[in-house]
Amino acid sequence: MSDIKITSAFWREYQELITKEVLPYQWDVMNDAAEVEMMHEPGGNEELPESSHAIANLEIAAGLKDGRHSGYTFQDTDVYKWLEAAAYSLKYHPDAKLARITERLLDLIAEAQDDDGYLVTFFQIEAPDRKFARLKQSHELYTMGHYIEAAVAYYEVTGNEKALGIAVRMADCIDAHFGSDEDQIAGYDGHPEVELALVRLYEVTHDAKYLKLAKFFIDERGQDRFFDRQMEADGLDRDVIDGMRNFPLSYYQAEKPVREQETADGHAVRLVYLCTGMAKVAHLTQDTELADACRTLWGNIVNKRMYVTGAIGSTNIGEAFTGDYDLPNDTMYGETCASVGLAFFAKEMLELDSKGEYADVLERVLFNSIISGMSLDGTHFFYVNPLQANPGICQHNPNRAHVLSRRADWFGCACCPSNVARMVASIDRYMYTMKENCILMHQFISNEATFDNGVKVSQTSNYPWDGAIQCEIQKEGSRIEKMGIRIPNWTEGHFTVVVDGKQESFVPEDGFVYVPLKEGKTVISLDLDMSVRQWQANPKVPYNFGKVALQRGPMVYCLEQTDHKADLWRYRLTNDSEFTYRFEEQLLNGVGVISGNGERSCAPESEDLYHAYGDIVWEQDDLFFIPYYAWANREDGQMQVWIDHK
Ligand code: FUB
Ligand code: ZN
Repeated sequence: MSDIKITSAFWREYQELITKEVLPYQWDVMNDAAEVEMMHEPGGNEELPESSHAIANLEIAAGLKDGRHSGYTFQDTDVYKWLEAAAYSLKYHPDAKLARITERLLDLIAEAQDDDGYLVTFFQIEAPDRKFARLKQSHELYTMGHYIEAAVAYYEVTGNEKALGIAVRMADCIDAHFGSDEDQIAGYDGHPEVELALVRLYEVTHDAKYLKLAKFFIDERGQDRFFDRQMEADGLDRDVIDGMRNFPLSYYQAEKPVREQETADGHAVRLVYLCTGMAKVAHLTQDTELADACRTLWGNIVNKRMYVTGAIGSTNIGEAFTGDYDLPNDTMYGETCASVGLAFFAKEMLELDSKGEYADVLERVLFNSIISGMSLDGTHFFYVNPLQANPGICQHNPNRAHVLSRRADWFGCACCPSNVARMVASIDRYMYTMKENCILMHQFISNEATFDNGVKVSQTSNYPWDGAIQCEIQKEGSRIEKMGIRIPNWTEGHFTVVVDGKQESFVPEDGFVYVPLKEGKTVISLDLDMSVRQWQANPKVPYNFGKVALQRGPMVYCLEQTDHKADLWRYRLTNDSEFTYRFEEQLLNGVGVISGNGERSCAPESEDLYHAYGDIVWEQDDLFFIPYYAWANREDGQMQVWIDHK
């Protein structure tokens, strides 16, 4: 419904990085043509493979090559998320070479697909008799869901019917096998994903059976002993992924029906993918009960279980949520994919309700916990995004071994690298939400937008470093009457809005101010207060008690060891701390940094493990903060977001 071109210097640079570095690098890795050190996936139990083998699996399934499958049952999804990212990249950066690669890849995928539409290379190659027989572990619908998402994106960008045809055959295969008829499987995948993918397919094909199938999967979830029945029939100990058998049903969001779930439990990526599908279905079918279930889960995540960077998932055991206010900083998970999924969920919640809080969280994950997942050179990735890291300890303590302080080349389970790629490449889809007579402008990422309802928007700023945002809105014969502009919660109400040269005193409603649009041009100048802010966590969060985290604009900040002469935990801020912000062109590809005066403890250096209390002397010292997303791009060392406060 719209054509949006990102012009923001910050995000253009990221998008060009995706096109020029990330996609070629990931393509080589998936073709086993890059020298990479494989890193064990932080939550994993599988043997570490030597290489990705993802394209080779498709070639074997297509009969073009002999060999065994290698990697996870869902190894194909690396290729599909890459393809999706490539599709978005072809939109903002047309490139004949990339287009040829994607077309050839689609030929390969078409050849690998079975005649009935099924395509999961692990089962095709290794266990054709066990298709759809062990959904608790198999990831078959998850895998096909990722292809469907990629195909929809590819079709939207290129109009390529072949890509969509493969997806339609896949979805028809799923539709034939799953449902309430006697000869069908009344069940669902252990890893939600296909729900949101089927809705995406419905959005382009308008075939209601895909929406119905998505709803079926959502409502079937948690209804009976489906997983147990399947596992008993397939053979209890015939795992296709080691170590998953004993996870509780809540890990799979299958303990009870989704409409009855009140807390965000289990595997974090699964939960937010599920919620995204639920919110999409709720919106399109006007299912108010399902929408309420989404609101409940949203509220529990963001009010009790989300890190200040937007990361979610407090433990590596099951890559999962734990309990309310349990947000440890240095043993946490915060998987990149979970932040991507939270962005998906936030976007869909904006479709349901015009509330700024959804867009606040969307902004928080975009500027912090998603892009932290990728190095500034685009070839190294975090799976876990901690708020505190100490390489000396992580290397020795198995409870912290999943917390890396350097991004890895690649992972045995490489779900995150391509997820960050597709997210950044599709950032234009996260700027606006269309309502009946209003457009919500909820992100401040400079862009030129043309909507098919007769409205054009030109938004310019030097955000995220500067809070002055200029918008020119051209309206011609449109039903749109107003522009809802988000006032971020981090401004604490400090903002000004000038419309056509006149300062207005708008009061935000649920986080938005609504500017009436006249025929012709309306010029809006928004000024958001970019003071450095110190946040405290709710006192129920034990790990952050007595500490503060710094934020300026949408960016959360952190300390890195390389800028400090002592261990980071020896620093503290005081009531007298003052902060100075400046932009450092030469640092970390250009970042806004914050200096602050504080104190450093000068405990006597001693070989004694313990000594009498009372001999800590505090000296004045300066602290130097960089944006969280940019950490771990210099020498290896400690990092800390929450800082002691005197
Ligand atoms: O299970 C598929 C993906 O692998 C999940 O989304 C990630 O958390 C990782 O476990
Ligand atoms: Zn991941």
